[in-house]
Amino acid sequence: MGVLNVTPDSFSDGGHYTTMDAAVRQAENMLRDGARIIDIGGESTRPGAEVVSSEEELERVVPVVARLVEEFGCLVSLDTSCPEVMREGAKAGAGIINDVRSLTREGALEAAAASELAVCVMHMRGEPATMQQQVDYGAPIEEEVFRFLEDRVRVCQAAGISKDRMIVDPGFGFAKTIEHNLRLMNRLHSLQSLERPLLVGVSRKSMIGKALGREVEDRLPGGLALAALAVQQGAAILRTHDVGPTVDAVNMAWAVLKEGTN
Ligand code: 7PJ
Repeated sequence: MGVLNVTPDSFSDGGHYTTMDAAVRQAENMLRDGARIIDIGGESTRPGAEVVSSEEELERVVPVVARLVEEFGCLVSLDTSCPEVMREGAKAGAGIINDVRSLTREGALEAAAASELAVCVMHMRGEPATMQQQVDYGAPIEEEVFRFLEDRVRVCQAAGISKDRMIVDPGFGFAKTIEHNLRLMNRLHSLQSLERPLLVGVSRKSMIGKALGREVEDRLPGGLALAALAVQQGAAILRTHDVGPTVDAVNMAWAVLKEGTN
C-alpha cells in the first residue's frame, strides 16, 4: 500500500491543478514500483496535526480517487474518518476505507456499512492531536491492541459490516511509546488470532527515529527491517511511502519464508 498525501503541506505549490498532476504522477510511480493499493489521505494524522473540514477533505480527495481509478484502474483506499469522504470516495470507485479512528466519528459506521467497501480499523486512543498524552495502559500493549481490535470488529459487524470485509491494524506510533512500538512488533504474530488480514504502517515513523537517531529522510533502512519483521509475523499489507524498496524487502522475506514451507 503506497501512501499518497493530498494535503497542502505535502504539495507546496498548493494550486489545484498542480496537486492533481503531482498526485497522478506519484501514484503512477508507486504502481510501477509494485504497489497494489494507493492510500489517499487529505488529512494529516501525524501527532499534533490540525483537523480539516469535511468540505476541504472532500475537495482534495475525491477528484484524485476518481482520476486514479479511471486512469489506472487501481485499488484505492481512503485514509479518512469523514463519512462524506467515505460516501463520495466509494462513488468515485475506491475499494477500501482506512480509518485511523476506526469509524468512531458520527455517521462513519453507517456510511462505511452502506458503502460495501472493505474497512481497516486501527488501534489508537483519543485524537492524533492528543494521543501521545494517553500512553498509560493497564495491560501489556499487545493485549490492549488485541482487545481493542476485537471490539471494533464486533461493533462493525453489529453495524452490518461483515467480518470478511475487515482488515485490522495495530496502529504503530498511535498513542504508543517507543517501548510499546518495539514490544508490539515483537508480538505482532499474536494478532493473527483475530483471523483478519493484518495491515502494518511503520514507514518513516518516529520509532525508527528514536531507535536509530535518524531524521525522517534517513529512516528507510530502519523501515525495511521492520517491514521484513512484520511480513515474517503474518502482515498482509504494508503501508509505505517507499514502495520500490519495500516491495524488494517483502519479496526477499517471502523468498525465505516460502523455502521454509518446502
Ligand atoms: C497509518 C495510517 C497506519 C493505517 C497513518 C504516518 C501517519 N493508516 N495512516 N496505519 N499511519 N491503517 O504515516 O506516519 O499505521 S498516517
